[in-house]
Amino acid sequence: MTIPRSHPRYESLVRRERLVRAWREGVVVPEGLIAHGRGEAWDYLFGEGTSAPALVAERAAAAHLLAASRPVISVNGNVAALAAREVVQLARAIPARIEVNLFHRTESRVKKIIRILERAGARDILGLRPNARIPGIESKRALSHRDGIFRADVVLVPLEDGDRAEALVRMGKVVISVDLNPLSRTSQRATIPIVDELTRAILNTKKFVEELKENPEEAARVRRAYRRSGNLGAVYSFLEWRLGSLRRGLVRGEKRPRAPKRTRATRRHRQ
Ligand code: PTJ
Repeated sequence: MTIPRSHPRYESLVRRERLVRAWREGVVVPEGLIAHGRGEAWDYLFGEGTSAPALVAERAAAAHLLAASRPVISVNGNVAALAAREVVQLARAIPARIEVNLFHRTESRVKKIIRILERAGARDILGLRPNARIPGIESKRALSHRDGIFRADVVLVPLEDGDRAEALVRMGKVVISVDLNPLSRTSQRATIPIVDELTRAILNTKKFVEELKENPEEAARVRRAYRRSGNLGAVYSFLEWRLGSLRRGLVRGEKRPRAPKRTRATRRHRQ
């Protein structure tokens, strides 16, 4: 199906199509489609745009990625389907390593995702031959690389599950999550939770990386100034404001349909 660019929800519909295509190709698992639907619902509530608090978190994330000695970006099926090119550009700008890490891990999926990332320009992607385990996780997500997530000091984990985000924080890492659900365990546990749509979040973070690279003092100030609880609080306030304006819009802004004018014909019909 070709979606007209003029469609008010063009970006969102394109993302949905990409996800479905990637699912048909075996890159995304069925659970990934369900996760995407949840993300879409949240994005709808947020107005399908980046909120001011999300921008603050993205700037803080950029500042931390720049200060890291071993920054790593974790990629799963949904991330590869939606934002492979953006992830590769961000990794290059920092620079950071990319590791494929899957919840529903099969060797064939890892290979497919590595191929997608290579086509987007990435090299030396980790993930195929993991040589370490993240302590405290039973699932295959524990499998990791010593040169990658296992020894990283700052990890960007888009569309993560709560268990691993928690385990990575326990290992003493700065964990940057991207999850549209501000109530998820991932958002609650990450050091810097970014509550924004993945593609927008990665593009914004890259833009901030490029800006802060030129200004290390400002980057240090941004790192000092960021407060996760204050930022998450601002996300909730933003959501409250959005719902409030939707409510007011329904009552005041949008005109209620008026009762049709009574003509002789309708009067006759009613009798
Ligand atoms: O590829 P695999 O095998 O590693 O599996 C990946 C999934 C996504 C299936 C796995 O990580 C998973 O089950 O994740 P969860 O626990 O469902 O969490 C995904 C979270 O991402 C949910 O809170 C969604 O609201 C959110 N989300 C979905 N799409 C987006 C999103 N957040 C930001 N941008 C999106 N496009």
